[in-house]
Amino acid sequence: MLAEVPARTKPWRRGQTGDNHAMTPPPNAAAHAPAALHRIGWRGELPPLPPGRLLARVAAQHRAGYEVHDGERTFNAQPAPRFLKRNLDPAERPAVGDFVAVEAGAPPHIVEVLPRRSVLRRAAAGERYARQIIATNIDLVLVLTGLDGDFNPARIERYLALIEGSGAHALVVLSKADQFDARHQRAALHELAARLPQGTPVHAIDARDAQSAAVLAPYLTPGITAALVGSSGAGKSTLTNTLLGEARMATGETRARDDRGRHTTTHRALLPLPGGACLIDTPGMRELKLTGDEALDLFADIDELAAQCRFADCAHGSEPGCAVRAALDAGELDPARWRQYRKLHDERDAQITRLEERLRGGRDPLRTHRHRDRFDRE
Ligand SMILES: Nc1nc2c(ncn2[C@@H]2O[C@H](COP(=O)(O)OP(=O)(O)OP(=O)(O)O)[C@@H](O)[C@H]2O)c(=O)[nH]1
Ligand SMILES: [Mg+2]
Ligand SMILES: [Zn+2]
Repeated sequence: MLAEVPARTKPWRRGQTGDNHAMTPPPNAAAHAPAALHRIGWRGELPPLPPGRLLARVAAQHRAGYEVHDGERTFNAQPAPRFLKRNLDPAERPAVGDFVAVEAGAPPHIVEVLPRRSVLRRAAAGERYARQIIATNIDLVLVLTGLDGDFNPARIERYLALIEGSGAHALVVLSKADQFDARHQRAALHELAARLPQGTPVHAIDARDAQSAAVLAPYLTPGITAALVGSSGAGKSTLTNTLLGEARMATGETRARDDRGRHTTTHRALLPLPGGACLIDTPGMRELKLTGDEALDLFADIDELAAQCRFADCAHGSEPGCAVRAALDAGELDPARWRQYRKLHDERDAQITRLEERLRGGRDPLRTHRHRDRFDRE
């Protein structure tokens, strides 16, 4: 029987190492049977590890340490001291989804982060330019959006921009389908089909209902790791519980006034699903800033259009021969999509400038501007 991540693990207190002593993992060879490793999304052969070390996956991160899963059970582990060095790039620290080498001991230590096959990140909230890892080694990102007041195509585009370069595929899931009639649902699906890149799968479901959520089964096959992202209240933990077949994650009512959630989930958690996939539930994100790395390929068709403008440096204002203006006037380019194209390009370029400044050791050009937009509402 597989030990799973408990719904609300006890918050650790600093210096409370007693827990760790109690949870020292035996260097358990059985836990390294391929079947057990597949349960935590590991593919292929066991990597060569020195004796006394075992392969595990970071299932959760708390202020005072990590929870890792070895395919059979979860236990607490501390990062090796080198991960705590102040000048270390935070991206090199263990993150939820990472496969890690753990050295048995009291407490066990994460001594190595194995190469990542994908990384989903955003720019961290706040004034300083920093990147934050949302999850690693994921194959699929489920962008969950309520069909209620949460529905916002511009925010979905923003998610797609972040997912594009991560190495994972995107899947858009519209929750709360049970609360809206077929016409409303069709209108939402139609709007997204017109706005999102061709081939982006979109499904509308009742996240509370296993039968309804079963449309996701073909994506969540054994060995796949999926991360759930979306605003607070979208139903990420509700869907997690439905896919698990039991209520492991806490869920919270949304506010009646605007359908917003109350930030019930506060930590990312990786959970093996009964069907063989792994799912990462995440806290609702208030801000979803681009990192500066985005290629913004989701707007490739608009780039193509812009390439047809008469002037190479066309600003798509009142220049003669502007192909973008012509497409807007002809109703062939959605004005909302065009606005989001410009907004995300401007933001991406500003983030590149900030990153370059930071690498030069200079002042962060945006830092004094108190850049505190909230992207929850675009
Ligand atoms: N009717 C209906 N209610 C849903 C659905 N999905 C979620 N809910 C409700 O929406 C509320 C918020 O759900 P949560 O699962 O807590 O949302 P979350 O995305 O995990 O939110 P955070 O943890 O705050 O980020 C709960 O009251 C759920 O019961 C759905 O498809 N239909
Ligand atoms: Mg939640
Ligand atoms: Zn133009």
